[in-house]
Amino acid sequence: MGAEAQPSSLEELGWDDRWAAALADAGVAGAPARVAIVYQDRLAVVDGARTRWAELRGRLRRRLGDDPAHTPAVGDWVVIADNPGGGMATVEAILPRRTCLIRQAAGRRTAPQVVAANVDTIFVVTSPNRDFSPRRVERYLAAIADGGAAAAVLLNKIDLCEGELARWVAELEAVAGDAPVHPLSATSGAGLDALAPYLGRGRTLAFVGSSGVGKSSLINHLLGAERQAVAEIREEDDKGRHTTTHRELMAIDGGAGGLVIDTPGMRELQLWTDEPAIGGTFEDVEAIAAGCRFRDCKHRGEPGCAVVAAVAEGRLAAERHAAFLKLAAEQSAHQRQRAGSARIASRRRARLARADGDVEG
Ligand SMILES: Nc1nc2c(ncn2[C@@H]2O[C@H](COP(=O)(O)OP(=O)(O)OP(=O)(O)O)[C@@H](O)[C@H]2O)c(=O)[nH]1
Ligand SMILES: [Mg+2]
Ligand SMILES: [Zn+2]
Repeated sequence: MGAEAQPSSLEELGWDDRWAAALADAGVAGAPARVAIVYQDRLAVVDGARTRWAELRGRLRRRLGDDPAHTPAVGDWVVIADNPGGGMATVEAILPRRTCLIRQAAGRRTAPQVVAANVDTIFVVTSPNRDFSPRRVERYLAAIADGGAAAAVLLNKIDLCEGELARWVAELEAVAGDAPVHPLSATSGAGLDALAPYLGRGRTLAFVGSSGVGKSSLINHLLGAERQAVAEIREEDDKGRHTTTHRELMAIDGGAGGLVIDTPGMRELQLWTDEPAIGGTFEDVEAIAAGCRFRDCKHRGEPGCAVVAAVAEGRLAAERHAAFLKLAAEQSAHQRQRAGSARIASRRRARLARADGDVEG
């Protein structure tokens, strides 16, 4: 965390009775702290008294294997032990996450990455420009639903909407499901009041969305300070620049307003979700699919497919059907990949367990 007023208690960092119970269940000696930054193998952790660096204990690292979904992420609660030798403090355990946002890491590797942990509400930020994509917003919302956090969509830069605001909002509302859509502008200040109900002591918010949509600008507004660097000038197409370079947990009003996680704009958010996530965001399609003749109907024109019939009859938008099929195809591809990497990881863990006699594996 930075130099402004800092949380002075665990409660201001989000600690509560349920976390205390989780700590007791963990049965590990040490003090709780929250992860503010992950930098290579080190973590900056905060506990209301100070910020310090810690590293994963070797034994814990081995037991967790190399699955990034199980290594600490910004927002995690961890158990920290001082190093009597004077070296860096060690992370003894990660408390089970209440929510997390997982994404497929950029590139072709299949290792998932935890974007943020224990976030209450995740804001999916978008802006009215050539990159505008309700489909991308829809994917973010599906991934967020899978990780258990609440979501809201922020249409930023409405000062650039030129009288077409209702159209942009309607396009987002068509894919947002239960998530509210808030039109606002970090520059003009319009609509920013809509964020107030999400703030509060112990609450954690995160901002995700493409580079240049104005995540850091909105966060600076919440922090009441030019805390996060914002792109000075931005080309019209919003491409080619990434201003925020790492994820970080920051306190609003010294913790009285809660905590906020800024993230660098992501080029892609590939999904890493299980089947049920589709249900949350495509409830309309799912409801229609309940009428398909075959339980395992793929909705690609099989006999008795109620979804294809609904599209033909104009009761379901063709794009909505296409988005559903695309998401389903991606999910099954990832499931195949994941089954493959799980086999490799379990072989590796078995090898390590044999190597150091750690039967906990
Ligand atoms: N017109 C207008 N410009 C805005 C608004 N909010 C942010 N901007 C501008 O948009 C540009 C990008 O803003 P950032 O806050 O850096 O965007 P970001 O989402 O944090 O981008 P990354 O850190 O690269 O992911 C900057 O030049 C901002 O000044 C707004 O409401 N209206
Ligand atoms: Mg930024
Ligand atoms: Zn069907």
